[in-house]
Amino acid sequence: MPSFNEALTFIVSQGPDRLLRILRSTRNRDRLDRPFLATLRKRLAEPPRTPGRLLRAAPVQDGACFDFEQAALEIIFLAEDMVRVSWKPGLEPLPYALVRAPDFAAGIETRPPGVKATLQGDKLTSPLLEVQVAPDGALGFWRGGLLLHQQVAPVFRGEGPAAAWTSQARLRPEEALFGLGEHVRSFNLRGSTHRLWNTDPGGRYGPAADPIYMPLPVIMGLHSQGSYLTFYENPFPADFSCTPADLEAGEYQLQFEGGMLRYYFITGAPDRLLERYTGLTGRPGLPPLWSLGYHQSRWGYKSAADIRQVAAGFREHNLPLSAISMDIDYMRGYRVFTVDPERFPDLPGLARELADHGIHLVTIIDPGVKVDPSYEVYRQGLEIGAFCKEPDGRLAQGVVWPGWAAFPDFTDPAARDWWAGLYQPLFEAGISGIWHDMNEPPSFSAWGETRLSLAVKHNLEGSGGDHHQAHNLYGFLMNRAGWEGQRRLRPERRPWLISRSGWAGQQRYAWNWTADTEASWKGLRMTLRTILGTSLSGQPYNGPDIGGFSGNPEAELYLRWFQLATFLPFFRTHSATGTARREPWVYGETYTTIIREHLRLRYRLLPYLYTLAWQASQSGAPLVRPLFWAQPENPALWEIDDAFLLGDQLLVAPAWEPGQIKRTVLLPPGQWVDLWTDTCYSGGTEVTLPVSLERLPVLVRLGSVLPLGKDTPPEIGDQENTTLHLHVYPPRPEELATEGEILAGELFSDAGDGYDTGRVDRFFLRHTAQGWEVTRQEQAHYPFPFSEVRVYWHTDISPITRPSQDGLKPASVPSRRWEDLSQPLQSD
Ligand code: MIG
Repeated sequence: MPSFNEALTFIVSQGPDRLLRILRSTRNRDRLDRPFLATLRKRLAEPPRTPGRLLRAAPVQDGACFDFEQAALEIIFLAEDMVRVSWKPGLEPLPYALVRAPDFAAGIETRPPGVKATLQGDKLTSPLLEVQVAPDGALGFWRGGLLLHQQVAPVFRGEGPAAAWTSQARLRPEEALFGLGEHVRSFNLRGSTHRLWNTDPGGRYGPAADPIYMPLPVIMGLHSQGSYLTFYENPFPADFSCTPADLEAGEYQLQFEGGMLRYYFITGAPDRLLERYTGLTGRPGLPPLWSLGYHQSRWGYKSAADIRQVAAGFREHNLPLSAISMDIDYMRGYRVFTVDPERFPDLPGLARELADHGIHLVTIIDPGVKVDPSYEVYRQGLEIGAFCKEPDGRLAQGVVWPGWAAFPDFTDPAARDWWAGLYQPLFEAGISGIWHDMNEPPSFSAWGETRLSLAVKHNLEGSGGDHHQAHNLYGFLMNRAGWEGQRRLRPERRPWLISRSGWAGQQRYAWNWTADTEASWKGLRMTLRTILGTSLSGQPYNGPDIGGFSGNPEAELYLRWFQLATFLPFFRTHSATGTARREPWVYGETYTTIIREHLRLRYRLLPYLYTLAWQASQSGAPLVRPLFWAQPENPALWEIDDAFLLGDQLLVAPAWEPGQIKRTVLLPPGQWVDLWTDTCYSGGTEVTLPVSLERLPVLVRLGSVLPLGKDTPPEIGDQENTTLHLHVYPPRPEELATEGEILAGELFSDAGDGYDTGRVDRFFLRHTAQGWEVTRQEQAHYPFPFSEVRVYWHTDISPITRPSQDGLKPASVPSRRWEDLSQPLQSD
């Protein structure tokens, strides 16, 4: 609930005309909602029904079916470590989330042909996983004789297709739960409640907000017997509750407001879980390389002149930049797919001009289409019947930035197809990427939730349904349309799309950002927890508005946010309209210099980040990982949400408080070396690390070869003459069992966009009587893009070095400290 003041600010900012519209729209929403909610509430208030007693079990292909007195259960093995559980009655989910839907017989990518599932009494087993079905419908999932997960008999309310299920699990006392997509309240879900309902919290949110834009029905569980992941394939709104208050100790409940109860249960270590989950729901393709650079944005860059000035500012201050986002200000009266002719008279010219400086343009697109009979997009949409309708067939309208707006029904294949084509003029004008906002979707409301009526109709691939069922899918399917448009209209380039909302499978189409966080230290702190949670829910690309969206961060807060985001996939400053300007130089010295060094560091890290992006495209592993990723069996690491791993090799421990000069962190096993000073710390212990204004603690895992590039955007300068800088951190020799070789790093390279093949270089470290040597093994379908390789030995620990024999240039400087690297790298 907004406070009175917030409400007042909102009213004043909206103006009297819009306010009237909002009042009318909200009243209309309530009118449509009333009968719908009455039925829904009545159904959800019914006493819960249990499946009853198990009557019979019968094997089916790859699984078994179980008939209960009041319900039917089907369990299918999709792989030896993955089963699909379906409880009926209830509406079957449309297979939107699945990458290869719905014909499992045709084979999920990771499914071995024909999993041997054996039904014996009430036990269904594969070689890896055993599902035990109790006479009352409780399910036990066992692996290697250990009980991994226990579902209490689920309950349901309502009849037939209107049935709505509640899943209930029993948890181990030490068990930790993660995931559920984007939320802020907690990292570990134990003890908290979350609603799965895509919601715009409205311009500003803090650590108590729930829900926000992109909840995802994915839960990862970790306990002393192992780990598992459950994906609930059900887009209906749901309430998750894991508090001791109203439950038996140790239980969680997930109450869906509709749909059959279908979930996928996967076992394995976290990396394996995400590999399986993304094998099922898809992996992101490689992003274009530029998108991993720095982006500048602001709600309030109002004209081409504004944007030119921003770009010029970056050059003037010698700050590298890869992209500028154009917020809703560029449109003609907030009409999507239009460009204001006065303020942006020559968008193609602007795009070309910026491209000469290596800067890409990204434009925002909202789903709401202004109701205006003289506006082409609106006319077309009406003509082909692409918009959502009210139950009586009238156009469903909401109020967003353009005023009255119609909402494309992205659950309609024809509407998606039409929408996909609308991006053409933007691409023709030279726009490189698209930013999808407002796709939960909200509709400004005078009271209650900011949303359309639940009774609004949707096509749902021809099966028909309402907004209650389709709402959580809306942003996801808008992204699908946008992504398909990019593929179709610009087949030679990779799509790049960032979206505020989405659903399971989202990672196939779009990145995600945390959006309207408050510009406060608490806002900064919650950013990482949110990103770790979405990472574990299958969405590997995420990042914040640096500095927070609403409010004006003081210099130190902005700097800390900037430093954190240097190590996050999405690296963008953005702020709300009416805030103070926030280009990275506005805070003056000493901040500009520190920011410049972080920008350069980010560009140097590109080969490493791009390799992580490639790994994500192969295995679904998120770029940003919680510390427990390195040692999931260590419960002491589970709760840590104030530090993170970037890939395997880097550990980042951000600063969260003003004036911070040190912080502690419990390190995962291994030896960890300070990136800046080469100080070595032993893992498995809590260490205290120095924090300065200039630098966050960043550690490199010993046993790494860290590939670094040049400190400017890849588009800039002399491509033929680039140097690859390999920073070698040999492990302690005594930690190598024998004279063995270790794989210490990977490097993926390709053209940075398009669909030609790439190459992988793998770096091995070997300890011989003469010392360390690094060798390279290549898998090459693309020429080595570097003209020179320099090797830097970080050998405080192992000072003996020897040049390698495979063409890597020997290190001319045997050991070089990080400090020296803030100088131009050319000088030896
Ligand atoms: O109602 O386009 O989260 O990044 O600047 C606000 C204006 C709509 C919300 C996004 C924000 C963007 C803003 N948008």
